[in-house]
Amino acid sequence: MIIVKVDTLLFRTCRNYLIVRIETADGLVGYGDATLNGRESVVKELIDAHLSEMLVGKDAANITDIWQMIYIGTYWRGGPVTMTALAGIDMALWDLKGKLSGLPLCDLIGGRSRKKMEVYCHVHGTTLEQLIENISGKLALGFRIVRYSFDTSDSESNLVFRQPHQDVSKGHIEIDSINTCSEVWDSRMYAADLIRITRAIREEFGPHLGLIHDVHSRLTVAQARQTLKQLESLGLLFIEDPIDSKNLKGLSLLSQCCTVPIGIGELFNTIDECRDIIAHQEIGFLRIDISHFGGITPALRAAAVAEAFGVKVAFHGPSDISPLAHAACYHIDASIPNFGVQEYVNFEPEVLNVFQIPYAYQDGYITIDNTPGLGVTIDESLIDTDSTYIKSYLPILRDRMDAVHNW
Ligand code: KDG
Ligand code: MG
Repeated sequence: MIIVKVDTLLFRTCRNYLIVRIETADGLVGYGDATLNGRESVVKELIDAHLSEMLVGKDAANITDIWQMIYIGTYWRGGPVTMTALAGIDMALWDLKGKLSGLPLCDLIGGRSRKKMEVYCHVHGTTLEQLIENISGKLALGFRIVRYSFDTSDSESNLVFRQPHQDVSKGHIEIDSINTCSEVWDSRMYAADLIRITRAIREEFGPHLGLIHDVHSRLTVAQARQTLKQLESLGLLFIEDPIDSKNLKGLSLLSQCCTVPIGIGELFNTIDECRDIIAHQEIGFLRIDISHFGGITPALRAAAVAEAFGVKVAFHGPSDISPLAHAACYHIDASIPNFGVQEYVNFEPEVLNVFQIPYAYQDGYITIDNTPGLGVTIDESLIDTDSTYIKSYLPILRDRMDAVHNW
């Protein structure tokens, strides 16, 4: 399986994607996801200008050696750009290994520990009434766990504080000009609303609905301690990123004073960043993103570390990574003993024409079939790499005094 060619495909189908394509002398092709929201062209440049030439001539079967060569061997390790580039390459190598052996990824990494994986969906409401209606809609589709978000309105100043959510990702998360991407934020009003709305959801739907809320790092430790204390009796499955996820000492304080399980990880790029919080059992769910954490190889290692300390895995699965990365998550979810729950998005039909997926959703669960490798067939004839990419930005939050706020 000697590597003869490494390409990057940067294109837009509903949103931007960056896919790594590795070809071997035997004519096999493996694909990996290297999409980093708003930074796609920088990841592409790193792969094209530096990493691809390190791969040509190597045996694609030696995934660990190639991974170590890029991670340790090139000295400049860590960070979202480097680890996303490495993730794209790593996934493509696992895809190749599966295609060569005729086995799906989950079989290469130990086989199936479960028949299906429970998933949660995003649900948003601009008002409480709309949120309740939308949750009912998700329950009708079979979901038993939802990640709810809401807008907080301040009628006095006529302002609306919006949380990131994916059902409207094209309008909210991905914005086509840096000049239009500022939003206003008030953490005090949001925290009060979070308590009010969570209580109302619980009252409406009873004790069995699985509830997840993503604070997205927008509270200080003091605010989070106060807010989580009041959420304790409401039985959340977990609260995500309650504070700045790089503030590990703050996380430790929070986990000691509040009983709400914490999920964290989408901003971590290496095991160094989460080793201690796992070993100290300060989190309930590890939420690393396979595409931003260096790929399948380190995700498996991190999952094993988490397993040793009783921490469950709930991989980050937003709409801004491709169905290829979602397939990688499902394969690992199917195999590891400490799977918790998986974030799920329903991709648009245009996206699923390009990425033909090996997994299916039914009644709150995902099953994945036995197609070799990651199992995703990519229809390259539908990809237009020349003209479709549009540079995009994440929104920048500002508080009422116009100072930049954590997003
Ligand atoms: O690009 C940023 C998104 O991936 C993020 O906002 C999604 O927080 C997120 C989540 O938990 O899905
Ligand atoms: Mg999140």
